[in-house]
Amino acid sequence: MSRQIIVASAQMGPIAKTEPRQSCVARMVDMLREAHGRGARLVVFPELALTSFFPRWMIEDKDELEAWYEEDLPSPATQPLFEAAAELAVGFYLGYAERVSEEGRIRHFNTSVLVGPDGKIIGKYRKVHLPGHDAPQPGRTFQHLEKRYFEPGNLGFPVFDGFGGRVGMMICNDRRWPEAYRVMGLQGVDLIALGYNTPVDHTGHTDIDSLTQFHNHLSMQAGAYQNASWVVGTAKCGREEGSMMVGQSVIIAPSGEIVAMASTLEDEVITAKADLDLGTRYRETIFDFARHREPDSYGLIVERKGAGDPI
Ligand code: CDV
Repeated sequence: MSRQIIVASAQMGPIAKTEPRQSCVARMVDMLREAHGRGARLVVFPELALTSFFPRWMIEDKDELEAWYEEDLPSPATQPLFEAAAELAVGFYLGYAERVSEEGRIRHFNTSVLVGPDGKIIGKYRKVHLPGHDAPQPGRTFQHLEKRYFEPGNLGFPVFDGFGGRVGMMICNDRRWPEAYRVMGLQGVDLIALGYNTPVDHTGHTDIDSLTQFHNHLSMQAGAYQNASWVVGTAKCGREEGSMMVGQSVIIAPSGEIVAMASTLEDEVITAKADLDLGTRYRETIFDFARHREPDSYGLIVERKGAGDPI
């Protein structure tokens, strides 16, 4: 039986510091309706899609800081998105800042949820790879304080049954780490949904920063191909409170090929027909992990190298 679904990436342009969540949600509902009109069953929104990218600021006032996080979803502000999903029978991925009481204390995570076509949460993921710093860095126009405002995720890289296949999630910086894809590849993932906020000048080295767009796609295309999975990568982009962030949201096939790409730095919906069985062809041939991976040998190679025996 065919496992074809139309998927959408719903890129968002900048969100102002003062823009209320209700306004961001209204923008997302508009895009959900547009995607539905094109036949989409799954829509991927960006990382931290309900607010401006607040880790760029050093926020010392506790109440001011706590106001950037959500507790339970759906909240009153996000309810319209969940209702629209159920009405249209379109699922979505949503990134947000999570505050939770866990292990007897208040914890903060950079989180995403996967919501089914009935408007109910199927699964949750908490960002593992947190870039940046835990204290302000002198001389930077914009800080990147994710290590200050979030803990590393504690849910691993699970995959969830849904949309006719197995769906995994990543958040932004995770897409640069091969092991994030591989952990899901080993669970037979068919489609990875991910959102990102990537400042163009994130390293401070002009030669590296000039390759930001190339590295964005390189990471996702390699991850898709090497793990036989679709990848839907969605940006929040454009000049947000003075910080320029990359767009070029993409839908990538298990071949590693980009099959749809955004062309603006604004709210924009792109769609593609994703045949989830395309990954199966790669999993049964070049990336048949059971036949071709050699995990028992990987440690040996490191040992031999250490012993001065070049491979
Ligand atoms: N939000 C992110 O995780 N951004 C990082 C930047 C800072 C390198 C990224 O990997 O795109």
